[in-house]
Amino acid sequence: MPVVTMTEQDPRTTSGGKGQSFGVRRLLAALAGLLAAAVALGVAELVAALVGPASSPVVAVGDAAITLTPEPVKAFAIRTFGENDKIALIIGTLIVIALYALVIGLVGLRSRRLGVLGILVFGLVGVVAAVTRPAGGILYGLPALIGALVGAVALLALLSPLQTPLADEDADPAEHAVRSPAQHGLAGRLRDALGAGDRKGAGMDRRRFFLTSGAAVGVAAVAGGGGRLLQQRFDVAGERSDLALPSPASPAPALPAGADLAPGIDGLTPLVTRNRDFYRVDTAISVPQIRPSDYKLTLTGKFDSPNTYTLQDLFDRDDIIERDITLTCVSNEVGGRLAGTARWLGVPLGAFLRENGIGDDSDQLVCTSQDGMTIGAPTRSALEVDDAMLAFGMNGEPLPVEHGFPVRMLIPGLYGYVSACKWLTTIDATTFSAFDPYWVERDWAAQAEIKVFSRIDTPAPLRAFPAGRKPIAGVAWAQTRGIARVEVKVDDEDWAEAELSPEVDADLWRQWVLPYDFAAGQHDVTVRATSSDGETQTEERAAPFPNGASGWHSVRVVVR
Ligand SMILES: Nc1nc2c(c(=O)[nH]1)N[C@H]1C(S)=C(S)[C@@H](COP(=O)(O)O)O[C@H]1N2
Ligand SMILES: [Mo]
Repeated sequence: MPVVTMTEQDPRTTSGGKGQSFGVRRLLAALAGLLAAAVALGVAELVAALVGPASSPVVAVGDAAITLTPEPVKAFAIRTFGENDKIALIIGTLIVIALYALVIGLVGLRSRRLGVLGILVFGLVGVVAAVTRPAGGILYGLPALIGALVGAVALLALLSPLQTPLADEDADPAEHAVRSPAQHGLAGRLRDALGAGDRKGAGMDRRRFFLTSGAAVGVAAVAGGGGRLLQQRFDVAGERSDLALPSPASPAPALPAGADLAPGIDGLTPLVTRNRDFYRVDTAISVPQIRPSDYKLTLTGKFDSPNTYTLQDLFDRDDIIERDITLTCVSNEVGGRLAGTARWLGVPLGAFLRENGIGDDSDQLVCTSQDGMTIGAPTRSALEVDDAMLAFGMNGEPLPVEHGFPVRMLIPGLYGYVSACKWLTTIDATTFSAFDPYWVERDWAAQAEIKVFSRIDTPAPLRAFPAGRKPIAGVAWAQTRGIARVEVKVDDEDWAEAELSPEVDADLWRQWVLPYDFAAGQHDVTVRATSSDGETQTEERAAPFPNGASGWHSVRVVVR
């Protein structure tokens, strides 16, 4: 009996046959790429937990993707995924990474050097995305850098068992002939790979490959999971709930009895939106986490005597106001739900700006958030619109973290993208000609007042209901002006005036209701509103881009 050495001839681990296992080897190489990427991402999460909030390269790459995505694609994402747009983006980012990793594995099989280069390029993308984040710094490159280096080591370790030198490159072709058809198929190959079927692999040490894979999965899971857990130490939820809000010098006017029509009408939007139901629109994949004790509001630009404020400075003021205000997004479509009403608490903006000696030569306030968003508001509106404020309270609580904790701006009558900067850290008194903020750079209008709007909440479209009397109801708004009238039209009948909820404040939307006797069949129900200064909502349809949607909302209802 001939003496054989383990590595060369032991059929359990290595054997010849180029063709038969080429597919298996490629499959495993692709898997190696995937696992190496998982290790890189996992390690990056762990390092991110040490470096700082939102330094995770996945988040940074996702953020960069948002910044670079053309407006129509972004609009499509908001339309399609709504408030899940960020989850969709993260999943999309992970899919792209996975595909890239599969290719890296295959490339690495041919040339380890190219494979390693591929991982390093992948790391470089992460480094660039992270260090160019507004909240980042040079340290923010560390997670991606270290992740990529460890990922490259993992790739080499995983590829090496797939490239065990062959004792006999030209295996006996007769071996192919004796293989059963199943062994040629995917199942056979998988069985091959797992070492269960044909004992003849091809220049690979499967056992070592799977042991290394197991280790890679372990490292990825422990580092990634541990990293995510450790990153929770950046959360400010605890500090937020410990915070006691000041009481207003000027409380919100009491709501008259019966102010909210929603309790009596199924499907009607409540007058005040609960915080957890409040729509959310922003570009932040990971929500900025600002500790109240670290918070600073800085004023720059055309101020005579600008101060810097802590949160306590703002809380300690004696002119705090509380107001009910409806906030709306410019991306809201006809009939859309990107609007909400809350009771806000904060510092009156006009008084605050004057106190700091705002210059007459400023016509734009550029607000910057902790995550680098810039939002430009007309200085005149900030000074003159009643109830414009630096808000820190929402419905009796500190602002929820997603809604701008600890401080955001609000200017009634202007869409959120030109007024409502969340996680506000800097106000720069400047001019429209000197600076284009984020959305304006993307061709949205530099100034945009909220258009008169009305929406049918009930009956819902195409959900059949029995004939008879049923309320048609919804909401309408025209902030700073108020709603004077809402009219409803069924099919080609005349416009009929709806009953309105009591007028509380011009900045607050109004609910409207019209009981109607529905006959069986299909009907088109249309609504239009008129503001208190006499502007009736235009029928002319416009898309949200560039300064807000217009047109009458209409639904087709089905009556049995
Ligand atoms: N920092 C920051 N502030 C922001 C935004 C953003 O992306 N980042 N989006 C604006 C837009 S487009 C709107 S409509 C409102 C939405 O506020 P909400 O999420 O509290 O409803 O916030 C505004 N403030
Ligand atoms: Mo918006």
